[in-house]
Amino acid sequence: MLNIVLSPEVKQAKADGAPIVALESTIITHGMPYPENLNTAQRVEDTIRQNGAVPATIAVIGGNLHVGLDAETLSNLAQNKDVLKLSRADMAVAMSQGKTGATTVAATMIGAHAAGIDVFATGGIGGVHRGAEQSFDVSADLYELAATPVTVVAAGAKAILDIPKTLEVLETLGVPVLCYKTDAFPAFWMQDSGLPAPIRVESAAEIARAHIMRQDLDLPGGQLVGNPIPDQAALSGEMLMPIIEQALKEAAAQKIAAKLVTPFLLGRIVEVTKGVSLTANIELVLNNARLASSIAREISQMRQA
Ligand code: PSU
Ligand code: MN
Repeated sequence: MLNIVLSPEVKQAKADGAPIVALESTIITHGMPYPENLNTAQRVEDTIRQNGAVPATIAVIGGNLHVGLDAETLSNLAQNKDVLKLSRADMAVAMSQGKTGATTVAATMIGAHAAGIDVFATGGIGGVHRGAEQSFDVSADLYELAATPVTVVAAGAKAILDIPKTLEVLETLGVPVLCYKTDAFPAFWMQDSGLPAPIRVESAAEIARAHIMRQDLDLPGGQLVGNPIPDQAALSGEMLMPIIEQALKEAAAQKIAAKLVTPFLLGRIVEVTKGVSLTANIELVLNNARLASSIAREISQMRQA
């Protein structure tokens, strides 16, 4: 019943053992406004190609798991306002019903693993929300990192989340958090969350070796790579923190809950910063695509050696 539709370039790369980098689609449908979402998705794919790997954007289209999207499908997803946001809980149901939906980090990891892809680049992961002690809102992304052997490159976690609790849960779940060339866990638009890097790494090869070692040990989960936003693109906490607080208050007042929380907060922050946060978001995703390409190249070389 499972039908995985590979794009021609992904099919070829798999046949050659060439490096592939998975990309999520929720960042396109629920993470950024049109047309910047489409433009960014295309730039991220091109960046991966320029860095010697093949991009595989993942989504559920008419019930099929698509790994690598053609230009028309990407453009339709970017403009369609009522695409489902699929995570571990609802992905298989939506597929069995023939539906179309974007994949979150969790669902993209499932799709990547099903297609035999080791590395995935995104912006930020879901985490433990502020006030989780009341709401119990903890993203399924964290549990997926504990379960599915994919290395996910992100710019850390946003301050819309409770970052200390997010790191505690990752540690409890046994997810290695490898911070690239930094002693600080990055906070998406900011290079430093104020929390120490659980593990510091200096190279893509080091990350690739750890990925392979986990598989050799038969450990089920993946790795989270924290790659800080480039210096020139980073935003200041002074500017951002009041805006984040405002967005959180609005979400509480409007009783936004469950899977609507993250898209609501992301959308409000882009509106209130008049797109300044979006520009930073785009730069950090491109930066993650470059590092993920290097990691995928290293893994593919190590496997062929
Ligand atoms: N964080 C971001 N940008 C995003 C998301 C998170 O900075 O686009 C998206 C990702 O798809 C992530 C999802 O997997 O939101 C998490 O949603 P939730 O918090 O509902 O688990
Ligand atoms: Mn949630």
